[in-house]
Amino acid sequence: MAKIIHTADLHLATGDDKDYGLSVLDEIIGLCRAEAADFLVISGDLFDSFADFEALRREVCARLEPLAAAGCEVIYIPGNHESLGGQPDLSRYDLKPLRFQAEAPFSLVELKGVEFLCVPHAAAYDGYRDWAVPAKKAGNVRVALVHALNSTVFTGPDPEDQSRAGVIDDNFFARFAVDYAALGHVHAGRQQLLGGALACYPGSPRVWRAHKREAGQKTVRLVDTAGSPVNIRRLELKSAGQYREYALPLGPDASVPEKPVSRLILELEKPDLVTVRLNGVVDDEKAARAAADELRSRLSPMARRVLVELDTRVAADISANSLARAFLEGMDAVRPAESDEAAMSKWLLARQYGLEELAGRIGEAG
Ligand SMILES: [Mn+2]
Repeated sequence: MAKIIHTADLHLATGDDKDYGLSVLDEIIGLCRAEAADFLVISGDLFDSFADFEALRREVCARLEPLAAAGCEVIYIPGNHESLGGQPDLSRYDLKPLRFQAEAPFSLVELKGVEFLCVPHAAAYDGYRDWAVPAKKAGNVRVALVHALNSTVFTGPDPEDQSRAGVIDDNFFARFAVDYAALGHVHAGRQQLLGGALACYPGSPRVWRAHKREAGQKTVRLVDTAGSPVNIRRLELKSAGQYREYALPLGPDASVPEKPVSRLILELEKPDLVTVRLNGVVDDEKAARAAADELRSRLSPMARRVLVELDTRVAADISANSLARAFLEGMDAVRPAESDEAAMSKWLLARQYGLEELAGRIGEAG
């Protein structure tokens, strides 16, 4: 039996996110120690680009050195990002103490009764039926490291718009008698039985960018190879935070409703990346921008990064228009109590839609 911690898509990068990324790496190293893991498996995109790979690999090796010295083997294949922005021959790099398995199309590493079938990222894997992979030895467990898209485990399109990954067949895993498919590339966690293999995207252990696909709790997988299928468990990463997105209605006078702000504040944690979108029809673009800046300053101490975006239409002097004024007075007359949140959010939306409609008509009339 072996204990494996499986991660992928840490996307370490120089720049503003460097310390954040390294803090998540440190937490993963700490989990390997706490769980007395035999292996740390990194299924690609440890670095965000080839330049980041070049700039940070020595620091990463140094951080992993004590873990390796304590007996936890670190096995790592390149994903599509390790060569992004360059055309490097990654197989020439020695990343000791990591076992950097960059040799194409595959390499097989046998350690402590576990066979690691290491498949560095490729644009396509069509030729795998011709690969001379030795048969699995009796009593061994086989783990495949693959950075690719598998459309059974992840049914969506390639989550990346800029840099797509090769597609791997379901049959790959049965053909090579894989017990656990340690996948990388999809940033949301997913797992599925594929033939005899448990195939798993652990998800990115960090928030990579301000995008809905980055939402949710960040985790790594703890794999215990004793069972069939192997047993896996999620381990949460506290330093990773989450991606959170909110939409708030902005009043025509560029006022931000306090209730939903005070409620979202309760959800924020320091490592989070947060986007707040302010929408509505406003009188004055400057006032809207000032409201956005003020909200950003207020929320910034509570998260790693806060983005406040304006999704507003400007209807100059909308409040001065008699029809708009009558509408706003009418809305104020039926304004629900602040404490009735459900009614309040409906009311804010109704006011916003009404103003958008009016803004369109005022625009036509003008
Ligand atoms: Mn990737």
